[in-house]
Amino acid sequence: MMKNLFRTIACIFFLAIGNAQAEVVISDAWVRANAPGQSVGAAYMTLKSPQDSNLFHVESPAAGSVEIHSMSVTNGVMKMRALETLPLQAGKPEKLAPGGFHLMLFDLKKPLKAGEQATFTLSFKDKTGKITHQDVVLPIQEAN
Ligand SMILES: [Cu+2]
Repeated sequence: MMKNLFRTIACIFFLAIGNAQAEVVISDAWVRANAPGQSVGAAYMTLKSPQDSNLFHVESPAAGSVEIHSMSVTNGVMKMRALETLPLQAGKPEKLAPGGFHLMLFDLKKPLKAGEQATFTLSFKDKTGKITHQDVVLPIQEAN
């Protein structure tokens, strides 16, 4: 009897943890290598969340601050804008890529060199307000 109860509790606990680990799938992630003299950087990736969510904060030990940016071209003028949050629809890949959404790195701690790596912590908030953090290690590479 007691044993069964423990099993049930263990199972519920396991499921609860399993649920919390319904992570955002991060693919095609990379950091653009700096050109000499560049003081800012950019990182790109595709985010696919299993549920509706928002990317609302990004940190990296490689940079003093990281902002979520959108990019658009209006009448031939390129404009970047900092976003409070990047909404993610359940199951729909959101692409951060050159010419569009990107992560902008300010106050770099050292130059972003091709062949090295940079770690990022992404913070997501779902509809219920629950916050999860995910660490990713991105390769630094030249734009191709
Ligand atoms: Cu930007």
